[in-house]
Amino acid sequence: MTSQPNLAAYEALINEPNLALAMAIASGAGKLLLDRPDDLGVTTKSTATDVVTLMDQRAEAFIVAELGTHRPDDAILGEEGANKTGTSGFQWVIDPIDGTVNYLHKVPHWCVSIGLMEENTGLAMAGVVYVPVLDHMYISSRGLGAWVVDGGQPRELKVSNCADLSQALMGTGFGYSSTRRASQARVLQEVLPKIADIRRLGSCAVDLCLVADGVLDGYYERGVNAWDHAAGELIAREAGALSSGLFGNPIGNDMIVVANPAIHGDLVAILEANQADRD
Ligand code: LIP
Repeated sequence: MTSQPNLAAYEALINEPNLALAMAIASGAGKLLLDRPDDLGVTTKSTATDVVTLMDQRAEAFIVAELGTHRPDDAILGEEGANKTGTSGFQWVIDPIDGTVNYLHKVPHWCVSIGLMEENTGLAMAGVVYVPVLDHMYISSRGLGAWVVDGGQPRELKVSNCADLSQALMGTGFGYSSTRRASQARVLQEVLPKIADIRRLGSCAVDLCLVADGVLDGYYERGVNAWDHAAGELIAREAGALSSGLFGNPIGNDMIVVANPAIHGDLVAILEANQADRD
């Protein structure tokens, strides 16, 4: 029998003003993205496989305009070029489509990711990851837990209790350069025999939310950016995950490792033994 959700905690969360705003904006961006034109105007960025569509740009423009209206003094950093300084001490870190390749190929595993950071501490205040195709709205505010609204029904998020790395289902991802991918394949061949299985689903933000929901037992990736993990890493930590880089470093572009507390240390040890934070 499933336990009744703690709706008082949920109400406190969704009434937190920053989160409420981020949820409304993410929902609007999701509706915009679902109304996809035949011609997505695909171009490339860092390599021939690092694609971007006109919908990434339209969704970012929508999010930036909404934040400009409601939070004119806040800074904004976005994957598709948004870079606005602010005076409030708060910065919105946005990925209008995390999982762009999935969006292009109509694989459901893509999302709108909106995180709010304190500029002086670099700590996340609030995070929303919205998966429009599945209508999953993952939400968190610092100290208020993590929830998913799944088809309109709220459900509190808790990481898995898998305590044996050899039984763990692990998420990861790969970069866009062949040099980086060769290095990631080198690390994967060391990790794969030590876990139950790997899932490369194509969106850092959604992978982090699946760790928060106990669907994945952990996730690691080299090369993801702040806009990929700003929201999802808070959601995972508020659901009980541990989060770090390697060799005592915090999460960053070199490496992010997020997993349930029972296996996080073992996963870090394997990645450190194989110098997974360098090519
Ligand atoms: C994606 C990341 C994912 C990574 C992909 C890509 P994008 O971000 O979320 O973890 O494996 O290669 O970088 O480019 O879709 O915003």
